[in-house]
Amino acid sequence: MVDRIAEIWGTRTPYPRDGLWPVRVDQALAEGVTEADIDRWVQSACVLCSNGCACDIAVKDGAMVGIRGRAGDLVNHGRLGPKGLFASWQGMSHPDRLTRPLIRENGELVECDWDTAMNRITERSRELLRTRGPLSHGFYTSGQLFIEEYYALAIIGKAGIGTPHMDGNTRLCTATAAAAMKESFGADGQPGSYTDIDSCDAIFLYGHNMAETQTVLWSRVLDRIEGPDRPKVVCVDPRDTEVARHADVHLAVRPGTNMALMNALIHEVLANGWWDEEYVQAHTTGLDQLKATVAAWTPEKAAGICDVGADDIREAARIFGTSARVLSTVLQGFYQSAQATASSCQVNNLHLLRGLLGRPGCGILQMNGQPTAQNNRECGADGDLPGFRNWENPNHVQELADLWDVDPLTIPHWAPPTHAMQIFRYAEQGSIEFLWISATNPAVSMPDLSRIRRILEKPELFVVVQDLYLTETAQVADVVLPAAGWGEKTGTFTNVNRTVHLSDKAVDPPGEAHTDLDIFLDYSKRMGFTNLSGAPLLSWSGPEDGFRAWQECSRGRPCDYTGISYDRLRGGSGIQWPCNEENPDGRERLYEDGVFATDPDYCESYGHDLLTGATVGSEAFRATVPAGRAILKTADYSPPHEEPDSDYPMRYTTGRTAYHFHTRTKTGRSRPLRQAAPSAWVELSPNDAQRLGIQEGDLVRVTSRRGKIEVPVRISDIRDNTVFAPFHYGYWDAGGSPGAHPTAANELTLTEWDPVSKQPVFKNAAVKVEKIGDASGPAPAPTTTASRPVAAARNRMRPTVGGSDAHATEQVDAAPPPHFPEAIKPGASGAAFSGARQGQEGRP
Ligand SMILES: Nc1nc2c(c(=O)[nH]1)N[C@H]1C(S)=C(S)[C@@H](COP(=O)(O)OP(=O)(O)OC[C@H]3O[C@@H](n4cnc5c(=O)[nH]c(N)nc54)[C@H](O)[C@@H]3O)O[C@H]1N2
Ligand SMILES: Nc1nc2c(c(=O)[nH]1)N[C@H]1C(S)=C(S)[C@@H](COP(=O)(O)OP(=O)(O)OC[C@H]3O[C@@H](n4cnc5c(=O)[nH]c(N)nc54)[C@H](O)[C@@H]3O)O[C@H]1N2
Ligand code: SF4
Ligand SMILES: [Mo]
Repeated sequence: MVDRIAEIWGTRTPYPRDGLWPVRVDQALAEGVTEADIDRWVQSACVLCSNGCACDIAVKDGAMVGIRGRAGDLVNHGRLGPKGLFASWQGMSHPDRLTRPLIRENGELVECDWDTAMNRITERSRELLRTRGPLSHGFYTSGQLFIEEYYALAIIGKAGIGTPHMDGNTRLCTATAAAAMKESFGADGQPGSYTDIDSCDAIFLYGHNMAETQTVLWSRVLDRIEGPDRPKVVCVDPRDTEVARHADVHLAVRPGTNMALMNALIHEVLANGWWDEEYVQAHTTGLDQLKATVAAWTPEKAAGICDVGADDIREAARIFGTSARVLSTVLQGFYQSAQATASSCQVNNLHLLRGLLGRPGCGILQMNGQPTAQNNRECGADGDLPGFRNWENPNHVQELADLWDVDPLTIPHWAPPTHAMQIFRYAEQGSIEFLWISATNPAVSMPDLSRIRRILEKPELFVVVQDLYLTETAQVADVVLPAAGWGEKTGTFTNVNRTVHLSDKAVDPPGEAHTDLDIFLDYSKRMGFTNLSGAPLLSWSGPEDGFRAWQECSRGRPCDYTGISYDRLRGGSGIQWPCNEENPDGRERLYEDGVFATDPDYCESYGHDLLTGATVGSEAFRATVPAGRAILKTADYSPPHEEPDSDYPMRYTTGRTAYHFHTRTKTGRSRPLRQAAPSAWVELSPNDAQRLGIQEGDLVRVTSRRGKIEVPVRISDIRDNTVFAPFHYGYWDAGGSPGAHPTAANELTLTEWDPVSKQPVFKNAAVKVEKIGDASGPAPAPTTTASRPVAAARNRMRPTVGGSDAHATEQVDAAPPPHFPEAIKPGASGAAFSGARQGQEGRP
């Protein structure tokens, strides 16, 4: 038995470079349940982060009673992290689940049957379409549904209604990942693969606390770190995270200054001749402009802006410039900070300059966060066109019109799709009067919450919420639809590694809950949406029909699913897209040949100016970008818009802890996870605490121009003059409203977004901190993570609560099981690597 709350990453299984990451099967079963009691194991993958760990769900007497990792899957080799082990099934089995639809009557939500709820929706929808047209409708979805569900929603929105106002919380999450890859490579799609961890000599983590947010991927890194040929680690993060603690260089930048640092790193790589001229000449465009932009960015200049040591910047650049194989990962410390897309593109540029792409150990992971964010981007329920098609390319629009048998003019493409923040703005101004929210909780997760609450509560706005629970958002809806969730429905989804998994239905949903797919199909049918031949627009009988339809849509596009089927996904490992005739077993890496997706007839976007967000347009793109070349996009540094001043002297940033997922609807309902991080806190540095007369655990008020939170202080190893708040703590378990002591980090954040990706800026704002009460004990923050107390306090405190109401086990296996994918068997990976190395000869 292992305590997987205290031991987040489990036991080490070290391995050498180019070796096989050993198999270790992690399992958790409900208290009192043994393996002999299990009726069946049902194949799935975890939906509590973008890592996409393959698993089997334990079913007993029609209920989920546990989980185990799938040994033979290329993603996790059997491992699961704390959220997967405990929250996945416990979070779904809670008595709080919604079991019947609710409608608002005289101000109160009351239970009703499905006909009543759906009629209320379709009546309003029809009335608005008749009187106000399609632009009255907005859809705000998720990064947590399945491919089939997003694709249905995309067709309804684009071909049934014809509204450009569709987006998802993917805008808050990985819009920048998509944008950075479109700008640099011409289309979304990760160039790298998780196996790059096995082969790299250095790994750079840019604003990515992988240790807490992709715990299984971090186990893989830790196992390399503890094995022979340890890779160098460079961490860019203002906090002393677990990643920083293992780093050779920790660049604890001032929040909001990533771009200055990136320009200096590129400056150094160019100045020291650490770049591959041959590769750059053959496969990229834009070098001259990049050189000109970074010319002034010496390490000293960046050091002053970022408040890090110039020598540390030099050392980081040296590691990047001189390691044979480098893997980079980028996440919210870049995507949600100032100049998000520009900074993330500079990571791509570093790799392009050295030709470190498409070879083992040389990946870029512009990470995703949510389990199925990738699919929302692929299917276009986020407003983009399905199959990474380009809304500015009339041929792409025509392809979709042919596929759906609709008039191309129905499909909105006269302007860019409306991004989430603009959808809420239209709702605020009154032009959107119908907002359908599925699988997301904006009343906690969007910035500037008092404004978001005001919008959602507007009487003229008709709000539909489709969720598992009565969330803060559902509480203000006009209609609440009870959804079936993970383990209660069948469908597919794709992780950040481009690996597609099937999740089979294991148990029945509670009460009258329906799957999201059934709800969307039902709406389409009731609305009578038809194609040009007069047939129903959506006539799928279930998810597998939806998958087949999606395969056709993906044919010939970068995310080609035509070689994948439910049958192929059952029993074995997940499969990486593209999977088609050319790549029958899927493809491990993209751009091995240095040919990028920038052919103007093929690309997903013609790109933007990184500083202003202005679109480049077809003509300029065709004139300036040779087809197939990657683009070295660049911009100068510009400071964050809200900087500290005398009223609000400190920088505020927000993020996550290992034990909770977002607004805690699942993790808050899993006892071990809830106990590990029971309530909100903020982190301050020892110097700041001393200056403000604050002790560990004291209650403080943190105020910005938009609002306040009142929470206890953890004195941690965060950089000075910086305040960090976890954003998990809304109000569903605290009476439903902010009350006397608000805790949601987004009370303080601002209404601002990146000009290119339109991703909101959650990671920097100006705040002031004042003490309002004495400590009654240490802050309720975990002691095993970035929030651990500073050294002096550590041994005086209780450790993060271990123990659980489920028992976890780990089983290490020396030999891979029989169905282990060929690609990741030791021989295969070694062979692939030596082949690639030969191809590399002649490079500097
Ligand atoms: N346990 C857990 N895991 C999760 C999730 C979860 O809620 N809980 N959510 C999933 C999702 S959807 C996502 S998107 C990912 C997010 O995963 P991450 O991006 O790793 O998580 P965050 O904590 O949001 O931010 C990462 C780091 O950015 C740092 N940071 C803040 N400001 C800046 C800055 O200006 N520059 C730099 N360089 N760094 C900065 C923070 O200190 C923080 O440690 O996690 C996924 N996995
Ligand atoms: N300050 C700050 N704010 C942030 C961030 C940050 O770092 N700092 N990060 C941002 C990021 S990256 C993200 S991804 C967002 C996340 O923000 P949200 O999307 O609001 O967070 P969740 O709590 O995951 O909400 C998902 C909802 O979907 C429901 N759900 C789960 N599965 C299903 C299903 O199968 N069907 C249906 N219908 N419902 C389902 C859950 O019960 C839950 O209510 O927050 C963003 N907000
Ligand atoms: S790393 Fe992510 S996908 Fe894997 S078990 Fe943990 S939460 Fe689930
Ligand atoms: Mo996210």
